[in-house]
This record gives sequence, structure tokens and C-alpha cells, in this order.
Amino acid sequence: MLIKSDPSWVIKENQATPEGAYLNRRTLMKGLAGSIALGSVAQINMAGSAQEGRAPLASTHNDAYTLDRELTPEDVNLKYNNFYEFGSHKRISDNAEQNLKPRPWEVVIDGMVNKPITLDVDELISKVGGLEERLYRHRCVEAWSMTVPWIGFPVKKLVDLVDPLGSAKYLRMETFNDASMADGIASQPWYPWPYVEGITMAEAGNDLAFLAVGAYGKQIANSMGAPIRLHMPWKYGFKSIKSIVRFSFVEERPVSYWEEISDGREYGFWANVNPEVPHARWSQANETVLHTQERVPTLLYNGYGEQVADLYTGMENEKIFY
Ligand SMILES: Nc1nc2c(c(=O)[nH]1)N[C@H]1C(S)=C(S)[C@@H](COP(=O)(O)O)O[C@H]1N2
Ligand SMILES: [Mo]
Repeated sequence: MLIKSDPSWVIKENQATPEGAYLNRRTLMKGLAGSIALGSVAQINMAGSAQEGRAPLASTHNDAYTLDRELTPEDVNLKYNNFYEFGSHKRISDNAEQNLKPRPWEVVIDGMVNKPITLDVDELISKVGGLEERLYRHRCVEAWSMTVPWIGFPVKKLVDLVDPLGSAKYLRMETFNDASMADGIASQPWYPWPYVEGITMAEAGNDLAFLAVGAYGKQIANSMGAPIRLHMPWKYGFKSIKSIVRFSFVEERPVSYWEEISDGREYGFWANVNPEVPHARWSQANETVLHTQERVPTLLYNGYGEQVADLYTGMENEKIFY
């Protein structure tokens, strides 16, 4: 059982600053020697993050999404990334920090909708009205996992903003395609830029489908997909597209970046997590927790089956697990 309510290390919203929600027990013990008042947590934390220069982001902690494993320390999440626009290795953080320009950032929402709109990302954030903090588990298809205190809003709120037509079947998303911000785009011309992902309208309407604009109490870091990225916690990580510039409501199923690269053989459209369905080249039964290097069993739908399994009833014959 990896998901339950009220794990011992969760600090309730009413007891702490927004930052408090992601401090794990080890960090707390280290920072506080187990005894200092919670008011000091924010100070310790602000000091640690000052060098990043990202603005603090107000949010309401959503108690519905809690975990029983520690959150990944911020520094680990900032410095171990998949972001092929900056190179096909995990150490892209400094490159992204220096070269990605997340403000100003124009977002286009178009396609089969009654109210298409082009707006600045900060305008979008104010239009959806009120950000939440959610603790989510993330399972990369490469069999490592992390946990993140995202700040953002459900995809559903973006859907409602533009009033899709009944004929819209999928939400297609696209990452920026600007080689002046990301040298991996030009240096790896064999990849099908821009990075594209897609989800069904039903998936987009599920409460778990989340657009993150912050993490760890602040605006989201460049390396993690600033200024706005998707997180679908029941799917393999490659579905969670970063640095989105365009959302299009479409009738035809989009071909996603990794689906195209692998010709659908290794990375499919659905990509729902299932420990019993191996990847073409490795087992998906277990995962390595990033900051502890512990091997733990992977769960069906990454532990979110209760919330999402009914999206796939009647699809038993489709390849929904890779
Ligand atoms: N645009 C873009 N989005 C992306 C990727 C990428 O290379 N480019 N990598 C994906 C993969 S494989 C994973 S596991 C996650 C990694 O997110 P993180 O770096 O914040 O851990 O981002 C996903 N989104
Ligand atoms: Mo991934």
C-alpha cells in the first residue's frame, strides 16, 4: 500500500507554511534537530533556495493526495532530469537553468473549441483561479521514481476555459521548439521536435491530470519544465510533457514524441504503469527510488488505480500498458 492518508511526516496545511508540506522527516530532523518551532522551517528553506531565484508561489495544500514515502529532496529533483531538448542525459539542469527563458511565455489553446485563446502563462494562471499543492508519485519508464510537491491546477480547468466541441476527442500538447533556448534541439536533429504528447478527453477530465507551474513552494524550475508542464501520475513519465506552448483539442489521436521515435514498439500512446507488462528491453516490476536508491515494487497505475482504472474499462484488448 503506497498511497494512504495522513502519513506521519505530512505536515498539515494549518500547521506550516506552504514549504512545510514537502519537508520529509529526515530534512526536518536535520534542519530542526527535532525541536525548533515550525515557524523556522520556512527560514531554513528560504535560505536554501535563495540561489535559485524563483518566486515563492502561494497555494492551498490538497490533502486528498498524500503518500507514504518521503518526498524527493528538491535538489535531487532539480539536478536529475529527462529533458531531451537540453541533451539526452540526466545532467541537463545547468544548461536549462541558464538558457530556458520561461517568462514571458505565450500559451496557445486552440483546435476544436468554442473559445480559442492565446495568452501569457501568468494570465492563464490567474484565469484558472487558485493554485493547489499536490504530492504526486512519478514513475519513469526507465524504472526510477520520484515524489514531487507540485503546485498547479487540474487540466480540467484549462479544458473548461475554452469550451471544447463535442467532436474533440484528444488534447494534444506541444513543447517549445526554439533551438536558441535549448541546444539539444539543433544538436540532435534526428529527434522529431517539437516534443508532443496527447491524452484523451476523459483522461484530461480526470482530477489527477495536473498542470504544474510550481514545485517545492516556488515557481517550477527550468530543468523540471518551466513555466508549465503536465503531470499524469498513473502513466510513465514521458507522458508528462514539459514547457508547454500549445494545447490543441483534436479529433485524431496525436502521435507522441516517444511513440514516433520507437515506431510504437517500445513506447505507446497509453503508457499506463503496469509492473506485469515489461518494456521491450527490461522489466517494469520494480523501480529505484531516486534519492535513496532503494528498489521497491511498482504498482499497477503507479498506485492510482482507484482513481483511474475505470477510464480503461472495455479496453482489455488494447495495449494500454506500454
Ligand atoms: N519536453 C519534454 N518533456 C519531457 C521530457 C523531455 O525530454 N522533453 N522527458 C519526459 C520524461 S521521460 C520524464 S521521466 C519526465 C522527467 O521529469 P523531471 O525531469 O522533472 O524528473 O519529463 C518528461 N517530459
Ligand atoms: Mo521518463
